Amino acid sequence: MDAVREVEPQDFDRVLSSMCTEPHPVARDAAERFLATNPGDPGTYPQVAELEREAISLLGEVAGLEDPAGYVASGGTEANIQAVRIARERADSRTPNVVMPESGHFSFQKAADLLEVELRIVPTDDDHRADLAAVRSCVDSDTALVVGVAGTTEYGRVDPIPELGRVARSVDAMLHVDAAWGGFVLPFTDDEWHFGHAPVDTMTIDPHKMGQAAVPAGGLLVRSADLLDHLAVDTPYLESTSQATLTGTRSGAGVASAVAAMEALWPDGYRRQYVRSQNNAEWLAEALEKRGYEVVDPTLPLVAASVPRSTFDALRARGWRISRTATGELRVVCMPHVTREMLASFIGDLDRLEVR
Ligand code: 0PR
Repeated sequence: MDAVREVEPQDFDRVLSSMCTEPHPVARDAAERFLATNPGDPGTYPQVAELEREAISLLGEVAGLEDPAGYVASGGTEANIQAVRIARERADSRTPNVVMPESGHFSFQKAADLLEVELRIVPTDDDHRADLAAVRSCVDSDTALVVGVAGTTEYGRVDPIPELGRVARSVDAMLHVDAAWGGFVLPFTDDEWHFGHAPVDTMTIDPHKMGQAAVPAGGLLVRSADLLDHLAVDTPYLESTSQATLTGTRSGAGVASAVAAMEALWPDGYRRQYVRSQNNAEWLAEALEKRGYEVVDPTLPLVAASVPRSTFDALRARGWRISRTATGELRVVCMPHVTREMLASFIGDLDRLEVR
């Protein structure tokens, strides 16, 4: 039997739902070369440990952080959990809470469950961004963390990060920015989202999404290295003395491919990709609007539109990998593998369905 050889992995030519993409060729190559290394054991695998320092330094450049610290995580979920953990450990309260807009990713629900903190979810405004008044009235002296999202999963919106920072500071809470998806497009927009714009304490920024690295490569950045001490546990039988990551053994593939992708693409390659993706999103939004669908203006390369359930199902039956928002809108993420030709073919299928 040759079970794996007989199966083709998903090819990307109809994938419009994913926040992952084809890794850049140099990232693919780097992942393969470092497949058998474990950055969780830097005493044994010093080369990949050195690459991880390079990854954090590059991520710091992308995110406006001068003296960066952090590590390459398994993904946005782990980075978000660890950010909540840092805030919980730092807080004085015995009943700490985390305040987050409803647009926050479900990984914070996992964090709240695991860490036994209360998750307070506040509404978003008419433009799907955190409602500042609601956040203000929700924080109190037990608030350990305020979460802002820079590129939301459903609508690609950026919360008012500097204002959220002020609210967090007013109750001596930390500010976490979830830029898991947005982090590699926001450097090329006017949004205020990073460490240089606001009192951001921790950030999630994932090379394996818009960063074009291989999975698994997430990023956790912290404003100062001492924040990682809240995560560190002693590691008695390793040559290194402590470990701040949530996972133990980790893939060196993710670390190496993140460095390779960022060295190849930061900043010009990512800028070109952002422009291409954003133009595609605007093209798709206009095409859908022309056909009478209600479209959420794509401020980042992510399009949401009200398409009837039956149409959505018919498109899926034609092989399109599309997803829906919590309120049922069609959602298309214009990742690097999504080309204008793909979108034109998608709209072509939509038109064929409509004439029937
Ligand atoms: N934060 C934000 C803003 C996200 O959008 C996501 C993932 C995460 C954190 C969690 O990241 P990891 O999945 O790396 O742990 N958002 C996508 C989602 O949940 C993840 C995804 C990725 C889904 C690829 C499908 C897919 O093919 O929709």
